[in-house]
Amino acid sequence: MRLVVVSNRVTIPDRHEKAMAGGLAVALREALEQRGGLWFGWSGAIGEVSPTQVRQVERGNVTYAVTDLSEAERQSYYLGFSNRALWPLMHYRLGLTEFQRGDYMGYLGVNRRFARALAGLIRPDDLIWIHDYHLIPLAAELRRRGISNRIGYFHHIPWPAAEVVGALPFSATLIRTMAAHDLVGMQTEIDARNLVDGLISLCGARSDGRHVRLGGRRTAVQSFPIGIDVEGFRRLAAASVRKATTPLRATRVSLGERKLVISVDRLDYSKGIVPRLEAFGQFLRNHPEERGRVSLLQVAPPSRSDVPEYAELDRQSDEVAGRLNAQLGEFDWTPIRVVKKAYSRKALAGFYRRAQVGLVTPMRDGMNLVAKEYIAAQDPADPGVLVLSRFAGAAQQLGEALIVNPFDSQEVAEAIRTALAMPKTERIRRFEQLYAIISATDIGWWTRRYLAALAGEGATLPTGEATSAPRAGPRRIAAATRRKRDAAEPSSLTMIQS
Ligand code: ADQ
Repeated sequence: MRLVVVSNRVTIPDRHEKAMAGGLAVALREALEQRGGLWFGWSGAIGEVSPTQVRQVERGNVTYAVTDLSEAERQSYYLGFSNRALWPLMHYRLGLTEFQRGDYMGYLGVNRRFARALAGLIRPDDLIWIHDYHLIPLAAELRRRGISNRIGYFHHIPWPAAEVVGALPFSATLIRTMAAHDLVGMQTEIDARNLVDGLISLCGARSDGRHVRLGGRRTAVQSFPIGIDVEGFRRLAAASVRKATTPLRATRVSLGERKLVISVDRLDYSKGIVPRLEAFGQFLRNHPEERGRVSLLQVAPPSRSDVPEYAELDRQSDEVAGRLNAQLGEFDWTPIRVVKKAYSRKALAGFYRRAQVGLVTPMRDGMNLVAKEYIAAQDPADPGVLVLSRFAGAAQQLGEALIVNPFDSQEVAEAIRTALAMPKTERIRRFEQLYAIISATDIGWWTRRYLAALAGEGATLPTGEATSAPRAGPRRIAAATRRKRDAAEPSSLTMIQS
């Protein structure tokens, strides 16, 4: 069975690209290479497009089929409906949700155009796997064109309660198209339940809990918490200690013996960057003895700068960091550093390993891969502590982190303090449990499990299975972490949906 992956953005790999480790894009590429297949989506370019214009590039047994968007399509489908309506809505930010009928029409139009182009490329027994909120109605459009293949969808971001979804005009029409899939994957059981409830209350679907029946179709809805390449990341982090990257060396020089708290996010309001900076300031005010002894490094490369809310966030984070540094800093100590650059995987792994605390406090997040990367990068003999928002999907799996409510700056401030003061035995105990979970549910597990379920290989598992992982004992982890292998340099993760 050939695999067909569809995502908003498609990056065609360089012909001479070395084998890479890590990342969702890489995992999908591997799945495609195993079965042979097709990856379809937007090239990332803007052009004067005719509706069926598709460029095809062969790389081994995988065909990359891409189409450009017109400027009008980019405005309505991508910046408008996807990023100014669906993104804030799905992250429970109704106040930021901007609905324009023209944008919605553009969104439907691009999905229709993609379906028309893709339908001509599909073979009868292909498995089709669609990714993310840009492409919700694509399967329904494919069905209208007579495509009867098995079609799956994975939603990378949260799916909110029906009351929230219902605020979107035309929400019932839009979300009923979810029933055109054979399998819908969500990050958490909460998201899966929210979707089923929404289909029942907004669209009149019937459900037995694991399946939804609507319009004569039966759709399985399940959680598949996404993972990372744990082993690849662990090796990178270990190598970063043996052979420090330039940014890590510079961090050592500038921090000296000081402790480090690290946060890494795309500059996005869902990530809670500004409240986090305020909470760090609160921590320093609550515990003046910590001043001069610890700094926060916030790595936050800008994204979607064409959307006004993102430009505003950029300004706000500069302002808050500047104010706190002016109020609390000393001539020889800067409490908060905000850097707006993308770093290599290797440099990031080095930063995580150097940091005593990983501060991951999104206001909402589908999963949050940074939380898992931070765990994977720790030194098992002297690990740091993860402080994690209860509103990140990752919190459903990573209960041994210090779980906080990001809306409560005092709670976050005290968790930072607890993390910094935690005795080594407790840090090791928590780390071992967290590491066991992320390695048992890594990116390979996720891809295999989703594809098995999509192929109908007896794999509609009870939903509970997705969050409980086999526990690896400390000895197994120690053995795994002792193994010496070459540390390959993975390229940075190409987020397929951003
Ligand atoms: P994102 O919102 O992009 O993903 P996240 O899961 O944290 O969020 O992934 C971000 C990735 O980009 C991480 O791998 C991180 O290391 C990398 N990154 C961030 N800043 C970087 C920098 N400065 N330099 C280099 N790399 C950087 C969406 C959803 C998430 C979900 C993922 C996957 O919003 O909830 O976990 O998809 O499904």
